[in-house]
Amino acid sequence: MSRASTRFDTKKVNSELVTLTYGALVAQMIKDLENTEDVSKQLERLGYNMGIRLIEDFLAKTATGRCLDLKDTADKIQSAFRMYLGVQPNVANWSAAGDEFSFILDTNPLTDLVELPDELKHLKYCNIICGVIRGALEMVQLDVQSWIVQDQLKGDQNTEIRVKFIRRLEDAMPAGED
Ligand code: MYR
Repeated sequence: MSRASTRFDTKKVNSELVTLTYGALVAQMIKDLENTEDVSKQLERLGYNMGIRLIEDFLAKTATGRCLDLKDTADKIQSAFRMYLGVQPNVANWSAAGDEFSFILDTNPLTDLVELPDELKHLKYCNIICGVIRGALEMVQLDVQSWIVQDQLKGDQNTEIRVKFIRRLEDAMPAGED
């Protein structure tokens, strides 16, 4: 066997591992919770818990400063997609008020090779990403909502994740200093 044919594409192997691991996690949740809506909520919550930790890693690795505005925040999340999921979504569909925007993904490593059976057609399979965004931004004092607008698993051409700025949070006061 030639050397070339035994060489692994590490990026592809990693991304397949992510796809399979995430698929197994969702399958287990479906077994445990039975209700599709609860699974979607749980995925968002799991993502939130990841996000509140991941932000530290992101800030350390990128030595990034405070965001100037929501546009800057969108760009930083876009680079986080590249770092953690290996994909570069487009930032698009800004609201007229400039408080909402979308990430459009034409490929999504979480959903590669995934097909949802009819009984799971309401499952928000990628809700974990919405949770990560919400959790990470909460740690930099941004209260946002995030949800899935388009879903390739439901036959849409892209995956579209919407982010809406709600309010800037006050820095938490140390206990006893209010
Ligand atoms: C600041 O204003 O203090 C900096 C804000 C940086 C925001 C970076 C958010 C990272 C979100 C990670 C999403 C990962 C999705 C796969």
